[in-house]
Amino acid sequence: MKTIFSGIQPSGIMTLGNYLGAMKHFVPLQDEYNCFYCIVDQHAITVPQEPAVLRENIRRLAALYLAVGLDPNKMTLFVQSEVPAHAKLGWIMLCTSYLGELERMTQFKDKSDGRGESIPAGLLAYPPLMAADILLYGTDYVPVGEDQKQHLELTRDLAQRFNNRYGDIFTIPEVRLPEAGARIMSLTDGTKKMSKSDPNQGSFISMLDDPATITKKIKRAQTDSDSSVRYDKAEKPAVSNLMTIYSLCSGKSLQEIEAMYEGKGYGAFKTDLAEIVVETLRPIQERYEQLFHSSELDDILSAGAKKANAVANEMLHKVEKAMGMAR
Ligand code: ATP
Ligand code: LTN
Repeated sequence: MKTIFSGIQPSGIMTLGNYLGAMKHFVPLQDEYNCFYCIVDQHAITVPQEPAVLRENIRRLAALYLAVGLDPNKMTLFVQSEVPAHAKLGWIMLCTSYLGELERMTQFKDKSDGRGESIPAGLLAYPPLMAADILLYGTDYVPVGEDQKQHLELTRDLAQRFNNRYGDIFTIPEVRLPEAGARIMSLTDGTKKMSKSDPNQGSFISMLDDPATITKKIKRAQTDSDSSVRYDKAEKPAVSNLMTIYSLCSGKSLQEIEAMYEGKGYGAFKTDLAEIVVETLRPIQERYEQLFHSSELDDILSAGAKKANAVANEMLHKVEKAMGMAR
């Protein structure tokens, strides 16, 4: 059976972008692959986090993973910091990296922009840690959104570089992008990706937003200068983004949506879109509420960490031995 690995940061509350671009696709994969899904808290601390908030976000994310339909009997769910091999291999992958290639990462450039002398060094070291996450499990496929493609290419380069030097240790992983929704854009700026750590709350829909908030955010979402509901990514990025969300949440094709709203303007379209998003999130939110407060959640994470530790330690040992470190 082939292996899948993916991670999400507990750096805020999951957005509709995280769901449509990543998490939604995790669910069917659990039936066909050996899946490891990780709450990457060590990635989240590359920028400062408030301890109480981080603790809550880790739990929220764990409950959401399960609420969307991931089944602890079919996949392994765990918290990155509970598996020390990640940090250890992360260091080794950092030592395998070149400064120039890390500085070229667009996520590093975006997140360090405007921070002057105070760019957290963790932002630069972030991709080697991500490579470690993936390589520890002999991962074949990594389902992620479009923004992570460059990090996956670096992961492949680092794995190859390591293998060339020390022998055939790592499996070279492949990226898996969704056909649609790989890059859901901000509601207030159709040219920027929707991000859970965006300070502007109106720019994203959180998976835990209540119906009134979702409706308000969609009503206020940016549109384009003409008033037709037409898909055109270059000319009408904002409306095209809303149409993508509509399509993914309703199962209707873009053409069907265009036909439905021909001559109707944005008002009716946005009213329906709000309802469709509310109905998509409703069952997830209901399951989430039960899980968040249950001790079952702790048991699932403990069992997940135990399983992940066993697999990861074995790979770490192989790596250290190849490098001349383990006795
Ligand atoms: P942050 O804003 O804190 O950097 P993020 O919202 O970008 O975080 P991550 O936790 O880093 O989210 O990403 C989790 C997964 O969601 C990744 O696979 C990522 O590619 C995907 N993802 C994130 N944002 C979007 C988006 N706007 N559209 C589609 N997929 C996305
Ligand atoms: N870098 C990713 C989160 C992440 C990840 C991973 C995704 C950390 N480790 C391993 C896939 C596989 C992000 O910012 N979205």
